[in-house]
Amino acid sequence: MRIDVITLFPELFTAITDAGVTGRAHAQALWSLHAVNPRDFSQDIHRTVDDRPYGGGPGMVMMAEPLGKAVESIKDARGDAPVVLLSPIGKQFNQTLAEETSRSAGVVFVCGRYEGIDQRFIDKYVDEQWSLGDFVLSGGEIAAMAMIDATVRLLPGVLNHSDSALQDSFQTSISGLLDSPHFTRPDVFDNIKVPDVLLSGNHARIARWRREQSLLLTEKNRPDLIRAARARGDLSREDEVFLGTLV
Ligand code: 4FV
Repeated sequence: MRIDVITLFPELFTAITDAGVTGRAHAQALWSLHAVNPRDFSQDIHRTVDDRPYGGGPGMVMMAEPLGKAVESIKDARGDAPVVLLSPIGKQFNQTLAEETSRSAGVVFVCGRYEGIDQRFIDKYVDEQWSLGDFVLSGGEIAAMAMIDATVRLLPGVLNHSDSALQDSFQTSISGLLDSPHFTRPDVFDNIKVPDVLLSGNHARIARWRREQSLLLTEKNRPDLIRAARARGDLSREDEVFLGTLV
């Protein structure tokens, strides 16, 4: 998968290319990141990429031209690809979007800075706007990195224990419920023992316990996900009987 990012701070992306699971996968060329700095496409000797907002108001706005040239240079290099602007007004990013993107050929992320971007660039070049959440960042880079991380870890061969992504919270494989609690050695910590079922070796009982913990946690913290799972028909009779015990 090829990911392109348009950013004034390409160096920030070493956080996902040089470390952890995404870094190892990058070294194995399971995905590639290409960063383009719009400053390299600005017309003036000061390499200006922003200016004061027409109509007045605080802050600066990113200029359309350097960004437009950056997008065109990427499309010349890799052919067409969806251009995604990171913005609080965008579609809420989630696990389903990460799964869809992990099955695609990749995207071009546009990372804004300042107050925002000239609307004429957005209207001409941007296919979608995605949001990390209802809060305002000082730039789109951190949002892009979070979305790239969530996507790349789903690529085949990235997670060594191939099963592990399937157990994650929100994964469709566990009906989009929250993940069950995890335990490891020692079996007693702070005088608290690991639940016996996890030491039983009885995989059916362990799977049932984990399912019930997921249902419990999701009902308590994200009842909306329980309703969504029920609507998708992802809850078994056993699940409903268990949930029934919760009233
Ligand atoms: C953001 C978000 C976000 C808005 C203006 C960058 C900032 C500045 N991006 N999810 N929330 N972007 O706050 O994606 O240019």
